[in-house]
Amino acid sequence: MSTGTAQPATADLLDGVDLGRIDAHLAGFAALTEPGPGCTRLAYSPLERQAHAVFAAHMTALGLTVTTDHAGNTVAELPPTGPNTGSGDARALGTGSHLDTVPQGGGFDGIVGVVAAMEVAEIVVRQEAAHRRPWRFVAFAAEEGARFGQACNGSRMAAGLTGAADLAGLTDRDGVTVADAMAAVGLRPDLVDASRWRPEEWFAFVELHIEQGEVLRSQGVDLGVVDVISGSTRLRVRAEGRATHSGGTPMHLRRDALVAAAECVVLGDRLARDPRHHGVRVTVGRLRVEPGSITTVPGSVEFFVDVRDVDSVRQRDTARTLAAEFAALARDHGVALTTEVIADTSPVILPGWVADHIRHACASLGLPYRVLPSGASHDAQQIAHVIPTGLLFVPSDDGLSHVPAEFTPTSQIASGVRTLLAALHRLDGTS
Ligand code: HGY
Ligand code: MN
Ligand code: MN
Repeated sequence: MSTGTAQPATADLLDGVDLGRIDAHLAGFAALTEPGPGCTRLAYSPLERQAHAVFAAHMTALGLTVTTDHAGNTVAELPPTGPNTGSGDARALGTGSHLDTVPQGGGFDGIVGVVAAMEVAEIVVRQEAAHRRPWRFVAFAAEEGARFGQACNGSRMAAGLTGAADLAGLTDRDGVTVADAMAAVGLRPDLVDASRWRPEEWFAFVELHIEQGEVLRSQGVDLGVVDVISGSTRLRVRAEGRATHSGGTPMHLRRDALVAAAECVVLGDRLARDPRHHGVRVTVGRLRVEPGSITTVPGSVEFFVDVRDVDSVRQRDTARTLAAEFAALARDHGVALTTEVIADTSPVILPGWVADHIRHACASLGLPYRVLPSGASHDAQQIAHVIPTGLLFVPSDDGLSHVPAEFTPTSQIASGVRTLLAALHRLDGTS
């Protein structure tokens, strides 16, 4: 709980937000991508490390001390300055987000929070703004779960939720483990346990992120203060039937793995739309068919299920129900089916007192906001296990995200940066 005198940020400080700089940072990161539509900069890829290097170089040029931990998280620190340094507790304030993307994703998911951190650092340094606490600006590694199934790997390692022993068990579609991918970009997966953040060093952390949903846009509100972040349970499902000739095999002799899998996919969608499961979201975003020949009955199928919810019990109950229903469906088709939980993260309720400072910051700027849950997962969700954490949203055009059309106008990002700066300034003055 915070006490003390939270000071409003000065107008000069807030007027320092430069839309041209924000656009330039966004464009610079967007250029670091694999060929193809949108932005592809996967977790623990060389491109992600290049983006971290851009972040590190910018912060170093501002005079901050930059370190990269064994998990690949890059942290830039600005020591306290001004009359109150050394007075009271010197626990750090933090802000930041991630620089990796999903395949063919957008240029804003995560990136906006890192660019906001860069802009806040630039303003505070340029204006030599006094601040009592060390301020730490973070680019987390490997937030997206698209490559390895588990999301937020860098922040989970910082929070001690994932350790070195876990990294060989998470693989991508080519069988590359997280540990191998980390080593391939020069990181030390064997040492990540030493990269755990020490809670006693931190006072609070605030992440700025795009909403990745329709709520703010549909209500014409530019700012969202998050109260709870959805959890996710991810399943890998394998269906093994019998590959046979599509012409010579009569229907009653088939064990078609794709028909069984297709019924599972529809069952998951129907269950999530059932009012008794209101609030859970079930998605199958990736499915692979073997042998994938037009003239062969599919023998095996692998697909992945993403179960999201703000209610922990309903989330896990849904995953268990799906596994049981999939098994029954497979039996009807004479198909062998296995379901494996490859990642499981709980919903997180964020501390009210940090959210209060964000809400006061919105109010101090005369900016309307609304409190809302986050359907997406975030680094803030993991960091909240070790540091009092807040999450501030800016809108997503048409609610789109994880696609090339993902977009947030720079003017709305700038409002988010001003609010972030005002919230950090308030938190700096309290203890
Ligand atoms: O998948 C998510 O919820 C987030 O965008 N990583
Ligand atoms: Mn994100
Ligand atoms: Mn994402």
